[in-house]
Amino acid sequence: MLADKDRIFTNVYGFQSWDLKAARVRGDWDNTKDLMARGQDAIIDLIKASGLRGRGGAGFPTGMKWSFMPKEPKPDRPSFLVINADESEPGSCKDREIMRHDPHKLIEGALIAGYAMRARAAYIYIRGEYIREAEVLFAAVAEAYDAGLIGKNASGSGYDFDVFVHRGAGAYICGEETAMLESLEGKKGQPRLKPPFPAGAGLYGMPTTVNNVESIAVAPTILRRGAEWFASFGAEGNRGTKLFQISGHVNKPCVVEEAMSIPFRELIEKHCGGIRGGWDNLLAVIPGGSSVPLVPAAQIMDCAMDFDGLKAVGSGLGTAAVIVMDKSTDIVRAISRISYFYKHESCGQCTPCREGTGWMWRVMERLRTGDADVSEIDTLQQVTKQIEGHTICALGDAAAWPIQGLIRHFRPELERRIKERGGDLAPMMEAAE
Ligand code: L3W
Ligand code: SF4
Repeated sequence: MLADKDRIFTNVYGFQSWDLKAARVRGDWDNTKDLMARGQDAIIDLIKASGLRGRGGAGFPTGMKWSFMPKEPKPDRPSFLVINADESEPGSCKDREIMRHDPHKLIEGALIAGYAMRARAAYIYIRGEYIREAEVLFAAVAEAYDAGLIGKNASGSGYDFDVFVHRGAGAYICGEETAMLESLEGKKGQPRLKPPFPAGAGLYGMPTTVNNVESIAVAPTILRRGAEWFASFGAEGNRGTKLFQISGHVNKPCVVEEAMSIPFRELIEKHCGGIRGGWDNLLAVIPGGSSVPLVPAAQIMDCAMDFDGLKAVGSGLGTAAVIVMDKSTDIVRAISRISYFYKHESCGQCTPCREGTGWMWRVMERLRTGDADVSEIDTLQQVTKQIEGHTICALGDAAAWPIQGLIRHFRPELERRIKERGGDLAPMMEAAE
């Protein structure tokens, strides 16, 4: 179990105040100027050496992403940092805890990351429904300006850096990085085709890096404690500490910072008081937010909770939003509800996603009640394959993968419902008539 001394987010439960005075006591904004004096390339190298991978779902190496930004931005082509705080993935609630209880970690991280990548300003795009979190963030940014920590000559470093907080309006798709840029520019939040990646042409066409809240908020502590310290947690290629958000049928749902690669069973035993009704009652787990496939109980028990461990069981770490389902769960209904979510949140820009998400949800609803033919399970599987990889953004994949996981692991349950309702007999009866 991660020792208290190794936790980055020491106020994740809000036992202390979020304000600047309390944040300083926790070590934030301590000699930030000296951290910056190490130099921009040295900061990027240190983040690379720490092994930090993006905490928003894709796990792209953070230091490498920063290194894509121009080393000498031209005066008419300023660079920007955009912080993705549009936390909307079902099951995810870690960035909320950072913003409402530890906002200065994020603001200091924005300055350090922005400085390292030569950005002129950071835009924090916060989910519209996070009203109280936005209030805290606005107040914390104002505190940082008043104290000279950001703005002109930020923290006495000689570097000018602004931080803007922008509130979203409730669309999940604005969490996709290029839709977020469109939205920030005042347009409809629809993803752009990539490439070009934001580092080449991002906000207002300028070089831009989009990072998740957690990725940015851990940066100052990594600089203070060293790359080796951060890299001492987790398995090769999966380094560091991580905020896990555990919901569903555990005895004590929680958000907790743990070492990457902690086995699933240990995570749940130590922080959640076990599974409701005992371990024999576990049915399946969605380990990384609604976009990743479920994993049945037998396969997840000893699984390392990291990018590679979960990939090995056909799923992913995603945002580390761990949704635990016991045997009382109607698993078909659960996945059908997720399908509805993606249908509702599709921006409608590309045909496979716009048409496919609605089609998949309608078939899922019929499979839920058993009002289907067994052959439709294969048809549904084929349709998920037609959507996966054939859309502008990852929402199409995210809609397809949970259904693929259901069919892979719970096909007998789908067939049972159809048989009990007599659906599979329909073609034979038609033939007999
Ligand atoms: C320059 C290249 N940059 C990749 C950058 C790219 C992006 C990052 C990762 O989706 C996933 C998605 C959700 N040159 C580059 C490059 N980049 N190649 O690296 O890119 P990518 O395409 O792998 O992923 P993505 O489009 O960022 C993120 C999944 O996360 N997810 C949902 C997350 C939801 C939240 C939330 O609610 N807050 O995070 C969970 O699993 O489905 O698959 O920056 O530009 N050659
Ligand atoms: Fe929009 Fe869906 Fe296409 Fe993404 S995959 S651009 S959400 S229609």
